[in-house]
Amino acid sequence: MEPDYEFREVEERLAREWVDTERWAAPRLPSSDKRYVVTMFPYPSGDMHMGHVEVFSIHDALARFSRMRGFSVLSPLGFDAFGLPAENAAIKRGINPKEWTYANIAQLKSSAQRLGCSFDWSRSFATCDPSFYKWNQWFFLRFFERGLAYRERAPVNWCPNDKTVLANEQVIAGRCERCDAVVTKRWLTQWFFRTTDYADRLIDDLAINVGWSERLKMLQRNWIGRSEGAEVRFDIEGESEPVTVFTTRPDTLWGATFFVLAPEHPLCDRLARGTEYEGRLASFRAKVESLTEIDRTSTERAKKGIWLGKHATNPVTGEAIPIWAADYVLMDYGTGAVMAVPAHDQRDFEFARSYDLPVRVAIQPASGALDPSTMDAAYLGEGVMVGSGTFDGTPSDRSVAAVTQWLEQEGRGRHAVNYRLRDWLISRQRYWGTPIPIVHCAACGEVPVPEEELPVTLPDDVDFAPTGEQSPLAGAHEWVNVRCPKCGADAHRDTDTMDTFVDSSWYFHRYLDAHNDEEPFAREVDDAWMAIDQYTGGIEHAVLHLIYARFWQKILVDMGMARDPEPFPALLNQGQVTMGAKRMSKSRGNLVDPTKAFERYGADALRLYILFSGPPDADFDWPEEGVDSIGRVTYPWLQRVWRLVVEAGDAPVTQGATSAGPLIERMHRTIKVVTADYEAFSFNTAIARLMELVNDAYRYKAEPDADAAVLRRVVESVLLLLCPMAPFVTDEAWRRLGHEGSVHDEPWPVFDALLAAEQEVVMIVQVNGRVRDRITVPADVSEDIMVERAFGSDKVREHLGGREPAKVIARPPKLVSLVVATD
Ligand code: ANZ
Ligand code: ZN
Repeated sequence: MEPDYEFREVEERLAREWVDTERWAAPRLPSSDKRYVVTMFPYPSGDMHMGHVEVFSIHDALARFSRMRGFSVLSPLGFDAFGLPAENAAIKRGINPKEWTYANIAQLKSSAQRLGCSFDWSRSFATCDPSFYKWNQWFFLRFFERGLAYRERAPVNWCPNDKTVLANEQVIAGRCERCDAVVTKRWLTQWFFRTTDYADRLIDDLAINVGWSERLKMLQRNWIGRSEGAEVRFDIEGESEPVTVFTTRPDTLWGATFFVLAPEHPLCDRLARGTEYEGRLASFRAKVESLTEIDRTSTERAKKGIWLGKHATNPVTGEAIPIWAADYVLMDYGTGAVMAVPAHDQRDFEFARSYDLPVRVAIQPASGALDPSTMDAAYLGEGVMVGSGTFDGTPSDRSVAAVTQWLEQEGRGRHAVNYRLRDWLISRQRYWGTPIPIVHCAACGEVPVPEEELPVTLPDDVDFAPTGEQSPLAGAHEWVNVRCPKCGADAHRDTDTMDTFVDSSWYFHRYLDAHNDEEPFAREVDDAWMAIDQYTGGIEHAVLHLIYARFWQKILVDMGMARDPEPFPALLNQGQVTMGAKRMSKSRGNLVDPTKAFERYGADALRLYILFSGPPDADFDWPEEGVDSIGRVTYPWLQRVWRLVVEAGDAPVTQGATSAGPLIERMHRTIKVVTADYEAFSFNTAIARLMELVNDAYRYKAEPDADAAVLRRVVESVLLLLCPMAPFVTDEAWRRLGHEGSVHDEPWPVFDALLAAEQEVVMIVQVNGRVRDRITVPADVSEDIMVERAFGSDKVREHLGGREPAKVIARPPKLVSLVVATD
C-alpha cells in the first residue's frame, strides 16, 4: 500500500520553491483584466497568530481563485512597523526598536510563506524602512504647502502612561486605546492634518463603496457626525464683538433663557477678570479639567456650572440673559458657546432645574399646552412655534428653514454645518516613527527640510524612553541642532514623529511601485492597478484607518496623483478567532500556535480548518482541545483526497469528454455551486460540497463497472476547486496524476450548464403497499430528504392517521415505502 501523504516534506519543499522562484510576482502593469487584492498589513509584534492565519487564508483563497479565472492578480504584503508596541517592547529589553521590529518581520514573513500564501514578496517593505518613510515626509511637505498640515496650540488628549498625545480616534470611552489609562487634556503645540476640509466628501463618497456593509458605513457617518443648523450672533455685555453660537434648532431662539460657555472658553476669563467671579472660575475649571469628555456629556451625571456675573442679549427678544460657564459645553465642538433652550434641550433643561433658571416654551405640541412649571423633561417632539412673534403658528417641519432664512436676511446669523470629526492630530512625542521634516528657525519660523535632504532619518543613538511633553528626539543634540535651510542661522529640527496611521493611509499605493526612488509611486502604475478590488481586514479599523486612508486618497486625487475617489470600494471584515469566547493571547494561555499546526497537520489542513469553521465574517471559537481539533476534521479528509488521487492516478490521462453519468453530473453541479461559493466568500460551504463529491467518488469507485476515466476526471475537478484553499497538497497531487505543470497554472474549471442542471424525478410514497402521493424531487435526492418529504405530505399523514410507521424504506430516488401496524 502507498504511504500516507507526507505533508511536511511537500509543504516545506513547495514553500521554498515558491519563494526562490518569486512564483507569485505580478508584472509592473497588469497583463489582462486586473484584480488588486490587499489584506490590511500586519503589525509585527511577534510571530504569526491565528488572526493572521484566518485573514491570510481568506485573502489568499480569493487571490488564487482570481488568478485561475484569468485575472492579472497583485497580492502584496508589507509590515506596519512603527509605533508604540515596538518601542515599549524594546525599552523593556533595552534594545533599539529597530532590532526587535526587523526580527519579528523576518519571523512573520517566513510563517506567511510556510502557510503557502501567494504574496508578491518583491514589493514588500516595512514602514520603518527609510525608503518608505521618506515619502511620508515628502507628503507632509506637500500637505504643508497646500495648507493641509498646520501647527497649532490646542487642548489635546494626553495619555499619562504612554506619555504621548492621542488622536480623538485613539481615545475610547475616555481611555487610551492601547493601554486603557484614563486620558487627560493638555495644551500643547501640535501638528494637524486638515481632515475637516474633507468631511463632506468623506460622507458623500461612501455611496461609491458598494462592497461595504451598511454597519461600516453607519460607523463612519456617525464618526464624521455631520450636523446641520445655524450660527447665531449674540451681543455680550461689555464686549465690542458679538459671540456666535452653533445650534441645530434656530427655531427655538425665542425660548433661549440663558447663555452657556465652555469653561475653557477665553471669553470666560475676560468676563470674570477683576470681579468676584474670577476665583470661582479658576476653581471650577480645575474641577472640570479632571473630567473626561464622556463624563461631561453623559446624561447620567448632574451638570455643574457657575454664573459669570454678566449678560448676553437674546437677539430676537432683546432680553438680557445670564451667561454661565458649564461643564456640559465642550470647547472643541461648534463654537464652544451655546444658547440654552431648557424647554427643548434635555441638557439645558436639567441645568435650568438645578440652578433655578427660567424655562420658556417655543414649540407647542398639538396635544395641548406645555406648562414650564410642571414639565419634567425637555419637549423634543413636533408642534408649532409659539411666543415667537411673527413666526407663531409655523409648524416644526418648516420652522428651522424659515428662521434660518430670516436670520440671514436680518444679518444676525447664517446656515451652518458642524462636524464631530476633528482635524487629525498627527504629531507624537515618541521615538519610533517618521520624523517631521521641519526646521524651526527663530527668524524664519517653520521651514521645510529641502526635498533633496529627505529622508530625515531617525538617529540611532538616542535614549528613546519617553520623557514627558518632549519627544526623546529632543535629547539627540547632534541630530536636533541644524542650520536653517533658509537663512543659515542656528535652528533646530522638529522633534515629534508622525502618527503611524500616516503609514497605513497610503501603503497600498507604494506596493504598486515599491522601488521607485524618484516619487512615491508613478501615476501610470497607480491608474493601472487602483482601486483595490478586494480589501480584507478587521472591523476594529472601521473609523481610524479607513477614515484616514480615504482622506489621503482624496488629497492624492486633488494633487493629480491618483484617479479614484475611493481606495477600497469592496471591503470584507473577517471575524475574530477566539477560544472560550475570549481573544486568543499568550497571557490568557488560550493561544493555538500556528507553527505547532504546521508541524502536526500541515498548513493546508490548518487553512482548510479555519475556512471550514463558518462564514468569514463570523467569529470562530476554537475548540478547547486546541490544535488537535485539526486532526479530527480537515487533516483526515485531505489524506482521504490523497488516497483517491493515488488510486485514480493509475487511469489514463483524460482525453476530451467523458461519457456523462450521475457522478459526472454531480461534478458539474459541484463546479457550479463552488464557483458561486467563492464569489460569495462562502468557503465553508464550498468545502462541504467538495467533501460530498469526494464521498460520491469513493462510492462510485466501489461499483463493479466504475470507469477509471470518469473517476480521474472527477478527482481532477476536486483538485482544481480545492487548490486556492489548500495550495500544497493539490499541487503535489496534480503532478502525481501525471501532469507536467502546476495546478495553480490551470484555468478555473467550467461546468456544462445542461449537465449541471438539477434533474427531477417523481417520487412515489406508499403506505402499506398502496400509492398515497407523488412528489417531485431532485434526481440525486438523499434518503433523508426523501423520508422528510414523504412525512411532509398531507395525504401521507392522513393515511398514517397519527400512527408511527414500524418500517420506513427509501429507495432513491423514486420510492418511499411506509409500513404501519393495522389493527
Ligand atoms: C439650542 C438648542 C435647542 C439646541 C434645542 C438643541 C435643541 P449636535 O446634534 O450634536 O450637533 N451644542 C452646540 N455646541 C455645543 C458644545 N460645544 N458643547 C455642548 N453642546 C453644544 O448638537 C448641536 C446642539 O448641541 C446645539 O443646538 C446646541 O444646543 C448644543 F431645542 O442649541 B442646541
Ligand atoms: Zn531661518
